[in-house]
Amino acid sequence: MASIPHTSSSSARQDLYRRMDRHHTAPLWEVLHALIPDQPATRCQPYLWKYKDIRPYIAEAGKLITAKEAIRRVLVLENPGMRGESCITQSLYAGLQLILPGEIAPSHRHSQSALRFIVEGGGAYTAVDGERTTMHPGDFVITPSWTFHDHGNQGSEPVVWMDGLDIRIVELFAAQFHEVYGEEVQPVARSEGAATARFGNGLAPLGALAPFGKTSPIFNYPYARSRESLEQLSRDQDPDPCHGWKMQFINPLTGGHAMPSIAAFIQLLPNGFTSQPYRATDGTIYSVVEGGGRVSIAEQSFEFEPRDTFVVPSWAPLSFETRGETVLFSFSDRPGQEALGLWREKRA
Ligand code: GTQ
Repeated sequence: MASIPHTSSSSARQDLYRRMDRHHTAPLWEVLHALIPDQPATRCQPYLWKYKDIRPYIAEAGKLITAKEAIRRVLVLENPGMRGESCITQSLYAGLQLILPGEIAPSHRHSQSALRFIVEGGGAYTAVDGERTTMHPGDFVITPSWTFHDHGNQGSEPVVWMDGLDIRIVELFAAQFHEVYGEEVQPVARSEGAATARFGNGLAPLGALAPFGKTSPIFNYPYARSRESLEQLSRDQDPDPCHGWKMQFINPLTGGHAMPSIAAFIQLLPNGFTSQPYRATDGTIYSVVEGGGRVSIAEQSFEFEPRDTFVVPSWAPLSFETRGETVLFSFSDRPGQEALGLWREKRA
């Protein structure tokens, strides 16, 4: 059989595609490689937000709109590769939320889970399901899925925290729900510290059911305690060549990640440390707590100092050079990847 000339075959294909298209069908062979790439492909780019560059915008927003009017007064950290999509990685959202003295961010609940990592100022509270917790810099605070939460600042200084939410994950499954409480503030049902007393001291009330389902019953992990754990760990063992001393926030009822969709970590790197390159499939957001230095992410590198935020895309090689003893908070979508058997890591 004579072979079909390339041009006619190509125009015959285009003609077929046009007719297929009208019936909402498409040829896999034109997109197969993009659909099933050889290794992680993402529009997420490495980036670092310098706190001193964006802090003035936060302050200005504080003058132009109240927390009440905004509902949540937040500067969204938009990944440069995904502008306009309100995400910092393909799966996660991050923003910097400001609450001024005397303000209230009204009560609502949603199926998206949220974490707060306190970046500046202290004395604001968040209330979760009838219990308030006062937040201080470095505290890791959780708002479990579908729990009413409002924030307030009864202190004397502006408070800024980083929000991390699983907005894209919940959107992927089209499982979004949202409800307003109806009143600005939900009533307080328990005294401050109740959750920690019940679940945070290596104890649990007899017969207690998990109050927040798959999420940790503890919703404030104070920095003073995280820092103490890192300090003691660093006295008793050598740093990991990639991570220094790194710990994960856990749900005391399961020993697993504190949140079902987001993993959170705190790590200490010694002064003058050069880490070995490391990559993992969970794109990760870092907030700098103490110290400083240089971080290399794929082909790029950035100087970092306290309160800066940076993002490491999936599978991008990551390494640190520190100047000063350095503490980093980080969070990623690792729990979902682990549940699906997808998570991978590689040391150099
Ligand atoms: O504090 O409830 O940054 O609902 C984005 C959505 C914070 C919050 C955000 C939210 C919140």
